[in-house]
Amino acid sequence: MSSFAPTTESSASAGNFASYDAEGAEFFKGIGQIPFTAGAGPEESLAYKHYNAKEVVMGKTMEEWLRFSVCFWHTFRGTGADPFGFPTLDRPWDDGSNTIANAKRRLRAGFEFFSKMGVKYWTFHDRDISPEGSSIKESGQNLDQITDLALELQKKTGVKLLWATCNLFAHPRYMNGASTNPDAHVFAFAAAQVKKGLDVAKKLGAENFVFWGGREGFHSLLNSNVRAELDNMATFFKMAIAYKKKIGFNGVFLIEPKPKEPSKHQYDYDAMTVIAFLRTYGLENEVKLNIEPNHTTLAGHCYEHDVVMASAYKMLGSIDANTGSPDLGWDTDQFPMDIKNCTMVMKVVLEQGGIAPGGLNFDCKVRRESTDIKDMFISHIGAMDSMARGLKVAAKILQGGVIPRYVKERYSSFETGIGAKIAKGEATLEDCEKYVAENGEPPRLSGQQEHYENMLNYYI
Ligand code: XLS
Ligand code: NI
Ligand code: NI
Repeated sequence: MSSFAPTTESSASAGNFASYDAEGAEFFKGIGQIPFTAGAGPEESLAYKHYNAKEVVMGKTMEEWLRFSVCFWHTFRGTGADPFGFPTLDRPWDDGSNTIANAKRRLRAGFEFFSKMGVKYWTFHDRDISPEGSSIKESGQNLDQITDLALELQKKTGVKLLWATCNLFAHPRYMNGASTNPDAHVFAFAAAQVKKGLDVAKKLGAENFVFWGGREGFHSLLNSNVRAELDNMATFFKMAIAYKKKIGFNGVFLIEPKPKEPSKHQYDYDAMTVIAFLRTYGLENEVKLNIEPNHTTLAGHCYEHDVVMASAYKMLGSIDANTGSPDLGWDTDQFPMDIKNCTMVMKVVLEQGGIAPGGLNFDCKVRRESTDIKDMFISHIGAMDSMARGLKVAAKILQGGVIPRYVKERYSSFETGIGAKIAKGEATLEDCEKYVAENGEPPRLSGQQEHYENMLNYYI
């Protein structure tokens, strides 16, 4: 994500903003509830062709497996601005101001969008939904007002909060980090912001709470005491866990790994780094991971790598379902449209029995050239259909049982004899020496990668 363009107190002259304030005002005129239309043609863009919420796949409905969520920051605060160019996206209800009235309009537009999409969850940063005030107190009061409206809209529409998070990276005070800032004053500010963030998460019934360490890292090792910073980061989590328990907030804490951008190096580099951090500080039972595949590829891994690794350690809590452009090499936050990628992710979700209370959050933004209002819908619909196809293909793979059988067979030497002894941790180096003396050189067993790839393609 990077759509935290500054808001201006502009008096944009186009657009009739007041008309959106009227009771029952419609933001997306001409776009109705998105239907599931099996067999819809290639040009029919405002229909689901694969995502059929109530269809049962391997014992659960698609809706239960996929738990889609729309993120507020990209879809309702994204402007299309990039480091080289100005905003391109006009949202007729948004006057560009940093006012409560504008924040409320955006929120009502948001809930109409979620409802028309039939998506049951949303996510936000504190500062996306509500303007930062001139003091922490004023920011808190703004957030109270806006979350009163959010609560009302959640009740009215049945849309729930997958997770909330605090923006601890956009404001200049956080330029050297939040919990890893060398200045304790900034640490304290971030802690105070998270305290309020947790109050609000509880108020809205958030099922999780995310920590993305955007500036928890460094630009230069010359001026950084990395051990002190990591110790402080752990302390920050301990304080947040204590407060969460104190107020009785039951959402799951999630760290979202990312290797770089905006920092040159971020401490939450990738899944295994975060797992090591959590275990080092005894936090592994309190915090899970929110994996964003675009970050995984930025870390130099393949798309599904961190989803697989986090799940292997029972730490996969949720997924920011997006994709990058590996040929560009930064966090482009595109909608996931590649069926193979979606299949690999959904295979993990099926294998671990689901992702709840996490979900698939579309931390994605339309391209700055995708300027039609309709593109907001088309992008999400396409990603949901891709994930639904991924789910169906993954179910075929698991139910077909062929690939799982091959993998099981590949490790079968650990089921008996010396292998079983090794697996149980009962073998010594002497035992292995004796085994090799008796059995000689091991056979050269093919890894059969191309055969596996062919089998995967058979299902896709
Ligand atoms: C940025 C992250 C961010 C988190 C929430 O790259 O993906 O959007 O998901 O702070
Ligand atoms: Ni991202
Ligand atoms: Ni993300």
